Amino acid sequence: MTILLPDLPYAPDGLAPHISERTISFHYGKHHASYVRAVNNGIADTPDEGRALDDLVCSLPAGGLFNAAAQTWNHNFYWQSMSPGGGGEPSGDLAAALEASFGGVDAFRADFAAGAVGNFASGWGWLVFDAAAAGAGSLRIVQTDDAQTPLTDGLTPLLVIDVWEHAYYLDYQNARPAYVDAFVEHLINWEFASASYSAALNTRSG
Ligand code: MN3
Repeated sequence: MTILLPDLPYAPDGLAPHISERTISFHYGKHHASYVRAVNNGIADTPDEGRALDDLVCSLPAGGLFNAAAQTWNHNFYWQSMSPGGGGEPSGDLAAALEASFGGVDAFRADFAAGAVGNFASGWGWLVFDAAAAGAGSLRIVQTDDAQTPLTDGLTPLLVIDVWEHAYYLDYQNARPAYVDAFVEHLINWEFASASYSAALNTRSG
């Protein structure tokens, strides 16, 4: 089995004007694709060939192959975290959990944006579900550096924003806060986050 570069869930210009087709062409077509190639090159003719991507991420030792696998997984998740016509308001169980954990959706948006803007690294800003925590502690905002991912801490990602400069420099140059605001206000795919949350709740209760 080969690790595949998933199709984008929308047209390359589907996130414009917030993220341009030009950014997507480099970010998906060059950066993401090169991580996928690096994973496949690294596992070829080894015992890791044929293993699922999330298994690789959770078991590889620190190093270049882990970085390629985790960056592949993180980017797969990033594209799904956004949608054309995204933003707006979550509903159902996820909205209730955001209320319990952050005091409301507006407070979540503010905390999520502040975390992503404040991440000093080339890294990632996450909303995660911690199945081991109860009630108000179950949803958390987490920052990771480089290729690090909450998967390796047993947390369930619900949303992610890429804050490596390649994610926004062509469109926003150094203005990371403007990119983060656009993500939070116009791009978040709440249906995807809700589906991930529901699946995690079902896994816990099952
Ligand atoms: Mn990236």
